[in-house]
Amino acid sequence: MRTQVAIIGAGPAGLMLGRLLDRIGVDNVILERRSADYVLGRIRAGVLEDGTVELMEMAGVNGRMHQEGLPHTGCELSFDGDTLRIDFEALIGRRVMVYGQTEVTRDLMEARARDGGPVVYEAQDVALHDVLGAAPRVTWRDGGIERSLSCDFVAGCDGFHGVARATIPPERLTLFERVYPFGWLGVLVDKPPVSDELIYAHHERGFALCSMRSPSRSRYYVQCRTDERVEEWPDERFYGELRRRIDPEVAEKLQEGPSIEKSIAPLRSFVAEPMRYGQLFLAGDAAHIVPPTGAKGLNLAMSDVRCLFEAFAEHYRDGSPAGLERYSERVLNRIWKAERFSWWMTTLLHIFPDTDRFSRRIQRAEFDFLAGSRAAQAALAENYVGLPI
Ligand code: RFL
Ligand code: PHB
Repeated sequence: MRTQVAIIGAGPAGLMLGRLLDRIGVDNVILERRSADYVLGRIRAGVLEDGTVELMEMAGVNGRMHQEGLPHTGCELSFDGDTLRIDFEALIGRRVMVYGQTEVTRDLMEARARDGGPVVYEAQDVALHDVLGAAPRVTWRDGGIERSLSCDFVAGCDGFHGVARATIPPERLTLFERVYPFGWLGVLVDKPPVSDELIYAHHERGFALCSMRSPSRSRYYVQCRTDERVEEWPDERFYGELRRRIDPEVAEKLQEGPSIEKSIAPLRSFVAEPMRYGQLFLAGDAAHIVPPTGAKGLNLAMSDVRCLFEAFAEHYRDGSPAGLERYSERVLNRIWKAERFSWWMTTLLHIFPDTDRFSRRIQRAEFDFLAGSRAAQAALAENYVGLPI
């Protein structure tokens, strides 16, 4: 088999890149380790920056998003019960869209099945070969059969635990990492959200987030320890903890129901530089991770893909390597700003094991400063809605 771009991973990054390349007639094949159902069953992000919304439009997969997605003009921060609304629309004239990652993935999968290139699901033991030369290859096993695909380029869109980054010799990468001493326990429930807007809450018992997927489906999170298991968190315990961490008036309105998904996610900041090795380009979680507090992970993956797509388009259209040569530097500049924002939101809103009276006062001062400064609120809004690409 031969293709122009071999894409590893059918998460949002791989599927979006495939879709954009399909639209300009650049041949591509996506190889995914899991089944399509497994990929669709992973409950992850919920907030799309306006740049991600625009990319969905560019890709012609915006129909359902505009029908079912929920535009949000602001969000709420709560600090020990005191609340502050960040009004994106009034501050910077922009908004975000609440539309689940599973829906983004579903829309892209459907578009691909309708008029796109092949996706190989359950591709086992994917391996990359000769990515430093002009004729890279990707091999995998399909049941007992060995398959091979030659290509011009490989796009590593295979997430944090993927094979693409692992193919690059360690001495050619610089890694930056911070592992946070807590995780997020998330619950999905078929009950209307407690509030029309997302609520990010700091509380002495730990962080909590009230989010949603639709007018009838809510997504809630509480900060937990990394060594806890979901079995230790029956629904009653979860809702009890959530109620204690949010504004009591809001808590009164919380509608509980049996959880339809419950999982614990560790929190990590991570960047691998550079994002190119020969003909291999990394995009999305394969190259960087942010803690979910800033709602940046999926959005960063999408902005990487936009730049990588433009670089491939330039190569195939004009024969120019300029975009590909600039790719890593260009995206890393924006990635580091999102890393900073996600780290800052996490630091402001969580309780760390070593949070002492001094650090709590600093967190409080940060919240009070935000509450009193339109400029600080605008800075938060600008980062949350998304920095320019
Ligand atoms: P993905 O989604 O991990 O997809 C990678 C795909 O590659 C496959 N794969 C392989 N395929 C072939 N061979 C191999 N060896 C392979 N190894 C892996 C995997 O099966 C998978 O299908 O990466 P991608 O596309 O870069 O997308 C990144 C996003 O998924 C991620 O950043 C976000 O979900 C992060 N995130 C959030 N981002 C936001 O922008 N807004 C949010 O509100 C938000 N909330 C969240 C989040 C992540 C969370 N968790 C669970 C980590 C909330 C949570 C709880
Ligand atoms: C979500 O709805 O899953 C979500 C929303 C905002 C975040 C993180 C996760 O910052």
